[in-house]
Amino acid sequence: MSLKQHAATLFERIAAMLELLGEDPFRVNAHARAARALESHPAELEDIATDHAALEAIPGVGKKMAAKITELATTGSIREHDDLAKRVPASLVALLDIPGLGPKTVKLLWDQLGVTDLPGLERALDDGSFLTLPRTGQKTADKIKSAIAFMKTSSQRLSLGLAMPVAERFITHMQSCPAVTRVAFAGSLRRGRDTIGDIDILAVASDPDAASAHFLAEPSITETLAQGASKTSARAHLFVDGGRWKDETDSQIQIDLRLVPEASWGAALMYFTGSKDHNVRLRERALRQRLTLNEYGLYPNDDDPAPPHQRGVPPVAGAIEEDVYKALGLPYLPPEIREDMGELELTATPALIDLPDIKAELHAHTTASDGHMSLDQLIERAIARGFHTIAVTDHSRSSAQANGLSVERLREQRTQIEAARQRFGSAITILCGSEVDILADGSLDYDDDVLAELDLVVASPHAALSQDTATATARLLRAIEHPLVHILGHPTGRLINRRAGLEPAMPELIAAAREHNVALEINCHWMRLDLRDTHVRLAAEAGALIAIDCDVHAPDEFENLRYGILTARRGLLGPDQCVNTWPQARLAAWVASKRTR
Ligand code: DGT
Ligand code: CA
Ligand code: CA
Ligand code: ZN
Repeated sequence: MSLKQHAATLFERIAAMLELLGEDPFRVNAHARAARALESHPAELEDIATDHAALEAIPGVGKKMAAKITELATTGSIREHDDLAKRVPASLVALLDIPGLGPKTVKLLWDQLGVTDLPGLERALDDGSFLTLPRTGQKTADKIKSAIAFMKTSSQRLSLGLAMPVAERFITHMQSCPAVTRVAFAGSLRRGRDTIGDIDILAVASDPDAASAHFLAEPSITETLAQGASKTSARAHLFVDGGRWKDETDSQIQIDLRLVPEASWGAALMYFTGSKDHNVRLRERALRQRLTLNEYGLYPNDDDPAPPHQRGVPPVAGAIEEDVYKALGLPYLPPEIREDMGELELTATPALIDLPDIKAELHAHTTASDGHMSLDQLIERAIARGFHTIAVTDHSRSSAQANGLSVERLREQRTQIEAARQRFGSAITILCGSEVDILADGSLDYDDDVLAELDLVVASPHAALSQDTATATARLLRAIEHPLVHILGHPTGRLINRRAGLEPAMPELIAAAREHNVALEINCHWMRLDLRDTHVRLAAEAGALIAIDCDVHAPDEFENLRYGILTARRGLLGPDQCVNTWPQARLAAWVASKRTR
């Protein structure tokens, strides 16, 4: 982790601990402000770690904060943080991650009820003592209870975007082992599911013992779970040097390494990619063809109970996946669709959307609202990715926590975008847009005359995300039917492992989106992936337009595109149905069609 990230994390924790101790609000705010300032600061701090003048030049970082950054750089810790951590239990600070539970309530729980951890909180909710706290009621208690229940049922599985970098780190690590000739990840990760139970890695090695020992020497491994000739399992930290957030720092994931023979690579990759149900269907199909399929290969079924690979029976196929599918009379089936959802009925490999198809980003934030990039940085980044169009869509006025734009600031931004168009010329099309809040009743956060001035409108729900299905459906339908709206942004507002979000009647939304030529967004952030795979599949079948957008707030968030693409592929989406794949002129015509009524 960079010095900047490390300092931001510690400042955030110091602010939380000070607040729980009831310390001076100015001290709390100074740390919280410094944490936010560092998060949005575009440059790294390593080179200026001991240069107080340069550190203090960062807006939001004062003299004291600069000294603490230097202390962290030179000693590896901040003494104030470590002292506070002795007084405030980490399990208490962790309660702040529960949606609906703010620092004031956590402090009351601690001071008045002696609660220091999650089990204590649950007891207080169950025995009614929670209700004795000031400013709480049954409604708050129920909300927190359901948030805990949601976090508990979902937190066993890790989000795709947290598991993927770990898997890639292990792949790189295994590639550096001289005994390893092939390595790849399989399992739910290769299928691109939005959450991952464990990471499955396959390798071919000339010396299995050396490969297994090399695997276990990876520095983030915390525990060996099993070590054998063909399978080694371990647990590892998500991050080599501490995560960005508290829950990441504490989280670990299981990694299974399986060593397989070179001649079985394809069959093993299929077996361990799964899904289990897909494999069952393949084996049934093999049996009907008097063949038998296992992780070693596809063999003639000679009714001998001993496994054919042990008897030296030559396989029909096994070294590469394509050959196994072919021998089973099937087209190659991409990993993302191997879910026993009817894929064995396909007569040709489906033409699914792929990452290089994406040519535009239509949902992006700048420092004008809660983004970390200036307008020019955003545009340069989009050009560097080879995009022909970028839409600037900062938050609207109701999103106060995200520094949403007043009408006046929105118009100022338009002037800046017009100036940027002059500077960047034909390098890229810059659309002046907004991510407009869909308010609880389905009305939009700017008046129609303001929306009409914008090139592109992404309408998204951000608040009132526990509405019932009927209310949520009516609300989102109203936004889709609005003649000035192009895209329905993160339609349900779910946050994976954190918040269930709205549960609207998706078929109704899809039908309306199709009718009104509105694109439903797949938000690529791995915390959202909203629409989710099953929704995409319905939308793809119904012929509704889809937008695949990163909702970028920071430069590296363009990299989340891969997760949106995996989700789209799981929904069987072809490139032509996604507006981000269209050539510039076609996209521009669709954008303009909402302004010529
Ligand atoms: P996860 O880890 O829960 O996100 O999901 P997967 O799909 O990665 O499941 P995992 O790690 O238990 O196993 C990886 C793959 O190995 C799985 O997709 C199919 C295959 N596999 C594992 N155990 C069995 C089994 O008992 N029978 C069959 N047919 N396949 C299995
Ligand atoms: Ca797995
Ligand atoms: Ca596994
Ligand atoms: Zn956004």
